[in-house]
Amino acid sequence: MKKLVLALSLVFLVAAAAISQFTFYLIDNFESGEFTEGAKWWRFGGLKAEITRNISSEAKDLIAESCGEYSLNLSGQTQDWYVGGIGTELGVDAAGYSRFQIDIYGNNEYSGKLIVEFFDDDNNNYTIEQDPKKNYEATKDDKWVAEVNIQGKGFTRTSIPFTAFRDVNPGGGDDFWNPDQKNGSGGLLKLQLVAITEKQQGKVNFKIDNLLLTF
Ligand SMILES: [Ca+2]
Ligand SMILES: [Ca+2]
Ligand SMILES: [Ca+2]
Ligand SMILES: [Ca+2]
Repeated sequence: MKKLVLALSLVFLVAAAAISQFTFYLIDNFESGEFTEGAKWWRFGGLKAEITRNISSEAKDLIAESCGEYSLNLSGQTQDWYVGGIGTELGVDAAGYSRFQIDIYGNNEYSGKLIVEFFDDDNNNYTIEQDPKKNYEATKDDKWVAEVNIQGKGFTRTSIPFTAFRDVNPGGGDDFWNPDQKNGSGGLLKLQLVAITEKQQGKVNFKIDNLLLTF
């Protein structure tokens, strides 16, 4: 009997692992409790990034529960809309996914926007070529952009279908959403998040969590 139970739990474990492997790809949930610039993430502009402990005394809903113990706080100010951002290398075949999901904890005082940028490799070299003379425009690969409004206090889950992303460098790359690793392509190579203020001069201060690719 013991053996049977063990065998069945093994089957269950393997099945669960297989399902979770195919239902989402976790980019980060910050549960390591660390944000070391230059390791997994890089940072640019005036955006400050720091790991923060989620407030345990706050009323919890399912989304807040799923954010666990830590999230990433992003803050900064600007005179001209753009605050700065963070980015990470993905290097994933995203053909099996159809959406990007993120949980954002806003601020009642100042809102703003989060620009989500994806880059897919079109010249099959696992690298995103960018021109430093042209504001780091992607020259050989596609750059895809969608915007999320930062809402008020509490975690809000946003799920953006890949079809809502638009190609912002026509002629750079092949202008097709093809984040697969077929024919030597590196697939979906990079994600950047850029913070924009609600007014031209202002601040942002929000938390992000549970960044993932899903169906
Ligand atoms: Ca978390
Ligand atoms: Ca490339
Ligand atoms: Ca393009
Ligand atoms: Ca492409």
